[in-house]
Amino acid sequence: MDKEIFDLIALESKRQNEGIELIASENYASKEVREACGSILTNKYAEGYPNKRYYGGCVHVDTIESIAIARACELFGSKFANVQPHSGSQANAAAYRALMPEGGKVLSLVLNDGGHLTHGSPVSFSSHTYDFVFYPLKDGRLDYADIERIALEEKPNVILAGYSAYPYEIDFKAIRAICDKVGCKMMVDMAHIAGLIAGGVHPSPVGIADVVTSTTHKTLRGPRGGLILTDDEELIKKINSAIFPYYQGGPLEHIIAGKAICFKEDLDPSFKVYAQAIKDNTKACSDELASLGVKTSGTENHLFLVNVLDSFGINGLDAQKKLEEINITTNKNMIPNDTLKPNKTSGLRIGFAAITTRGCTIDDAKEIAHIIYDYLSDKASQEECLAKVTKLTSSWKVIEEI
Ligand code: DSN
Repeated sequence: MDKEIFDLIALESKRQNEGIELIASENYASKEVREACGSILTNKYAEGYPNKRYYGGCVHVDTIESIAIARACELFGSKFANVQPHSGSQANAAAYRALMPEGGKVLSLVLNDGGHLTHGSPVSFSSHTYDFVFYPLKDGRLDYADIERIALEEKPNVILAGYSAYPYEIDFKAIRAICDKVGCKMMVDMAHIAGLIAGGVHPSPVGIADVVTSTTHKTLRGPRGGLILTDDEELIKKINSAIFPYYQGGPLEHIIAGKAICFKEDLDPSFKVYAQAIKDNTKACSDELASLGVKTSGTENHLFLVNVLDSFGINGLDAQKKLEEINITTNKNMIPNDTLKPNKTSGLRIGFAAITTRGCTIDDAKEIAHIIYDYLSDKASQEECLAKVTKLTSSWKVIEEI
């Protein structure tokens, strides 16, 4: 046994169990999902798609992948799905390739306002392969009239919606109307809110957008990986060949099995209760912080942004580091019109998908607001805050038992 690595896994388990995980893109996969991902399926090569493989011996992985596709379609009400993307980034790369030629123009959100690296960042393949232009937020919110104005001027091939740090509901029908007016395609990256959509507490882009991409490990609570959905038979052919053989080789059938299990879990009525609880906890924490005078964005989903610079006089990086001293994990994040650089930021992104899985209640979420407020404003000691964090985390589910 490789003691060095297994000791580190044990330490990471301790960190996850003893900490309050508020990173908005993280969650805890179930024991069954993790067992599938660590199973002997990792041994199998299966380049291609079910019943059209480049290898023999695919009889069982064919069935597993077909089940994963069928469940993804059922969960989101989609006609077609590709469950092979290794991540959301590969899913986005394949979606772009299916939707437009190289050099095509994409209109997406200003990155510092909450977009993702693959939505046109200069350090991502996306801006090198395609021509990205951007729409800004107005007072922290999407301004659909402004998006329409920019779209009519820029005439993009694709308008992209779906973000990494946007705390409000997205009106997908409004964006579809703009796409129809401009005569362009619509793509949605629903990675952050996929679980809220599956749980019926956020409107769905499926059936509205031409292509929808996602990850499976955020609010959806599955294994780390990607997913692409479309209702268009021509587009799914292009998506499939963009994933394999263009961007990827052998699919990770152990992860695809984990995705299939996750989709089944998400189809269970209990997932709707979970999705609503995420929203309730997030709002309870944000409202409590606001009542203490903290500048928060407010929330209509699983996350909110705190302006820590104005509220506590420290930047996002320092706030993130300080909270880590009391076992609270968050991430620094740009806020709209941020005056600081991305490596410092004025903001902190806070999300409740992970700890809601462990059993965090509305009262716990309010208490977390007080712990954060007391520690960032130096009203309580590290020892006092750590004791409160330990009391909370030890009242929740152990992550290995989820
Ligand atoms: N890195 C993810 C996030 O934290 O939002 C997006 O892929």
